[in-house]
Amino acid sequence: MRITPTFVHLVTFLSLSGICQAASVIHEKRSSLPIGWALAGRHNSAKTLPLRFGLKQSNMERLEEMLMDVSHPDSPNFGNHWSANQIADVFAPSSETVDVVHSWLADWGFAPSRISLSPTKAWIQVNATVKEAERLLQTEYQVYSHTSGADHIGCNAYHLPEHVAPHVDLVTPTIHFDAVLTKRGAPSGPLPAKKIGLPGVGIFPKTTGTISNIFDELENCDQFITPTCLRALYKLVYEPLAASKNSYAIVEYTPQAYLQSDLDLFNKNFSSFLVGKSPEAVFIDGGVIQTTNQSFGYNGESNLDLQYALNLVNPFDYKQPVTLYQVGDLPQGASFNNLLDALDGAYCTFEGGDDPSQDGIYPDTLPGGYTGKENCGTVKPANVISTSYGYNEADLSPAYTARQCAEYAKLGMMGVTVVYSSGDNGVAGNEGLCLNPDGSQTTDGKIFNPGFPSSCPYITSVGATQVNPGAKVTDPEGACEQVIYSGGGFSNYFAMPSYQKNAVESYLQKYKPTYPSSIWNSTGVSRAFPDVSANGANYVVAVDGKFARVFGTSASAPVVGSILTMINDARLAIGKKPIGFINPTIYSADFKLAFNDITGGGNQGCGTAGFTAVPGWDPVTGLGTPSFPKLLEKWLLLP
Ligand SMILES: *[C@@H]1O[C@H](CO)[C@@H](O)[C@H](O)[C@H]1NC(C)=O
Ligand SMILES: *[C@@H]1O[C@H](CO)[C@@H](O)[C@H](O)[C@H]1NC(C)=O
Ligand SMILES: *[C@@H]1O[C@H](CO)[C@@H](O)[C@H](O)[C@H]1NC(C)=O
Ligand SMILES: CC(=O)N[C@H]1CO[C@H](CO)[C@@H](O)[C@@H]1O
Repeated sequence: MRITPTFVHLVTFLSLSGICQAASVIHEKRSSLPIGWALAGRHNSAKTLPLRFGLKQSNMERLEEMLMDVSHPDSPNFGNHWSANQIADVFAPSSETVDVVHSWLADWGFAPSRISLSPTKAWIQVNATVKEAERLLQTEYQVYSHTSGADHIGCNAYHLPEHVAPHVDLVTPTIHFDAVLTKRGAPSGPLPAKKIGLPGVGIFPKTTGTISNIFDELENCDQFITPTCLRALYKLVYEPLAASKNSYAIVEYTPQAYLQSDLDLFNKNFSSFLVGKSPEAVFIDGGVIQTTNQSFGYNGESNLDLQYALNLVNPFDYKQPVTLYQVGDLPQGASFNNLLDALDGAYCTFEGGDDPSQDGIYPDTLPGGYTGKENCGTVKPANVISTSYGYNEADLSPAYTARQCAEYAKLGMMGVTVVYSSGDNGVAGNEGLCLNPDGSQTTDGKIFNPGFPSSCPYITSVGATQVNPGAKVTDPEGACEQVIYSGGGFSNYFAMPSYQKNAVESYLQKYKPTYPSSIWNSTGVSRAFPDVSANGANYVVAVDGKFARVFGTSASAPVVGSILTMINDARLAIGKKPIGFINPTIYSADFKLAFNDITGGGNQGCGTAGFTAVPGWDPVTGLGTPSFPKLLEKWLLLP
């Protein structure tokens, strides 16, 4: 390796003066390895690394303020949503940011010809030797091995100079496990990592088996939830008037798939005018509605979401189409960033934020993979987007979640309502995993494990309730305590947004849980979830030719999405804007009585009883379940 004189000079100067240590800050670090990975040894220092610096977007410090400006009911700009182009312009990295990172690299001896800026100015890249990178970032590059045989190059922590750090989101490859995985001895290409659509991964609905006799009567809603029960519970009596202007999308991740025969079976029973009707599929990154593998694990989620969404927004005849975003090809699958890339070209061209251990990387080089280009800004976002998938916050790095969370805020600025299910394991994470003091997740962990994106303050998180056993449909519901427990709690990554301050502080004052602060985030300054809830127990769903009884916040999210879609319809019908990001509105004093407060039940997990549903907001059922007529009245009064 040839070291330029500048480089030698600088290193000598810095190490002599000690400035190097003093002026640097740890930019990112990880305390434990993701499941399945082990340290294999130091990386060969002569190898080359494609170092990429993700530049800070401009105006991110004003993101919340800008979102509130168009979303807070008291704001004069309520409903004045932004266009996609305006969003791209306001958040593009500034030339100062580009200059600072560029000159820092030049000072370290990287010749201008070695430094390149991406066309969107979102990334700066240099090919550095491991030795160069280790000095630049004050780190050590290691090789990690995965049980699948894949290798990964990365580090546990890295530094940036104090004056550079504010201009950089993240550097890759570093702690992110985001280098393209290659299988030893196999042609290089991305490995199908643990993508969110695989059966058993993340949030997935549970079933207690098939049912032969369904009693679709209001007296039986404690045992069989059908569209009839949900309409009664939330007083959802509304006929769409502005369907052609409105839109509602359900997101599914391949290989999850709906079966038309199941939709028809369901509709034959509950809404014969919908027999033969399908969701309007939009395929993202080679999305496929596969029919090869059929089981509850492959069809339960999509069938549940689509059967209920289609029914709830089409009470009397078929007017309101439901869009299906089917994301990811068969070999690789996909995750939330793939969807966001398709919805926002500016996010997508912020290249490299996708992480092969979580997101699909397209074009896909695996056999049978989608060889087209990644969908990038090709899909116009629907007014309401409901997703019943989710991670544990701890599955992902703070930088990754922060970048994605900001994108939900941008969708909110564009007037899109983003709804996510809150998880099915109470205060534990998906698969019943709880945190350990070192940050790892195990089923015998003791520390509450919040979910993501529910912990992102810019989405609406939906928990689960139930018609209590033996109770009538007109009785107050309780927190879901059958088969699943409503995900809820306090983020370890995200600060508390202003809109929920009063509600959460009031909860913490009156009902502060007595658990030691070592097992939950009791600081009172972190984002609390869920925001709202809806029934999540005993759903009658047609799956693989039979009716099954299904449980989960997976059911709750599309129900809330459907109700919000009907509110958008009523607003669009009188020339108003869609409701967009709803949290500042629903937490406002004026909306307090528009929810059915849930005051019974809890969300056990991590060897505890979890939190308890109490009067007012709580970390089990949020503000409560929607009362459609009250919400409609309130939202029609807003500009
Ligand atoms: C880095 O190396 C890769 C692969 O050799 C090459 O395609 C790319 O253009 C290089 N980038 C820069 C900035 O030199
Ligand atoms: C279907 O199941 C088989 C056997 O379990 C598995 O090898 C294959 O990957 C599955 N296909 C999809 C689309 O998940
Ligand atoms: C609790 O949450 C806050 C805000 O999100 C965060 O700064 C803090 O690190 C969290 N505490 C723990 C122990 O994770
Ligand atoms: C009204 C109706 O079609 N009900 C049917 C729904 O499905 C169950 C189970 O297949 C039948 O028993 C009902 O007759």
